[in-house]
Amino acid sequence: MKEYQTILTERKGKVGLVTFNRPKSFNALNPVLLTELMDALAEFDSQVEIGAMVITGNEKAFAAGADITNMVDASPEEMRQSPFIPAFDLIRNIKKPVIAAVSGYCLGGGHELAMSCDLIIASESAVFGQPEITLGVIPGAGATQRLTHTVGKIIAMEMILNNRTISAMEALSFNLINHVYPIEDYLTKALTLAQEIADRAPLAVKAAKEMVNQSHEVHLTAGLKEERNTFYNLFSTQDQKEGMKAFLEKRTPTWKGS
Ligand code: DAK
Repeated sequence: MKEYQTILTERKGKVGLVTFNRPKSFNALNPVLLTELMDALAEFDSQVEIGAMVITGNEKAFAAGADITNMVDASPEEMRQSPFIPAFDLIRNIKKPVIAAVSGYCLGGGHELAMSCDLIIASESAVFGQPEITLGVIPGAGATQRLTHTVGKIIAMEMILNNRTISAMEALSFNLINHVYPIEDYLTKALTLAQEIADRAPLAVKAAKEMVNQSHEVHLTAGLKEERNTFYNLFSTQDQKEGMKAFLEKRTPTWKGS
């Protein structure tokens, strides 16, 4: 992998791990970090040996939002040119599952980044929030929509209108995250989950990710039609034959990704 300035990357078995590395600013997301993140995820997505990815920060902060120093004097046009939205669109378009492993502050654009991942594992110290209102703006990278779809209108309103932060256990009860673990375990648990998914039939995993994402984006009738077509198409893969034969022969399947 390449050398980056603001992130660290590592391969752990079949999992690509990206760690934000701006600890002095609580991993505030600046243009360099977002560009490097896009590059690293695209690289992992293209590697056949990798089946899933994990994005993480450190114990104190996943990311405390976009870097305010880069935005304070910006014009609307300059904000339109920012790599924020391309980065988020890229995560949506990454074919393999991406897990956010969150500890400490997960705020503003950091929270929106976590919500654009496919699964979220948190430590007990994680704090989720959308503090943009305190800066005189609103969320701009998905929270008014994704957060509201997930937690419902009244909780989203309180978080977005009045900077209500929520703890890891609250986030779990609001279906915002998958699991909460002690701080010493959350990253290992996220990597284990990623490895388990990476060991599954690769084409079916990608198809499943795409279909679940579409459920938030297209009308139900169109989504059901697309799901059925994708299901039928998987019967043209060797992995479908192998998976079903292995079940009947009471053995573990060997996936080919074809
Ligand atoms: N940006 C820049 N620096 C930050 C930062 C941030 N978001 N968060 C923390 N820091 C820096 C602090 O300035 C401080 O720097 P020094 O003074 O040491 O140089 C250092 O990190 C430590 O922070 P504190 O001294 O404040 O530490 P505390 O423990 O007291 O507080 C905190 C931690 C995370 C609660 C606090 O730092 C905080 O409230 N941070 C700001 C959180 C925030 O408002 N986040 C939302 C940012 S707005 C876009 C779409 C979306 C967005 C952008 C563009 N487009 C469509 C283009 C997203 C916008 C946002 O996320």
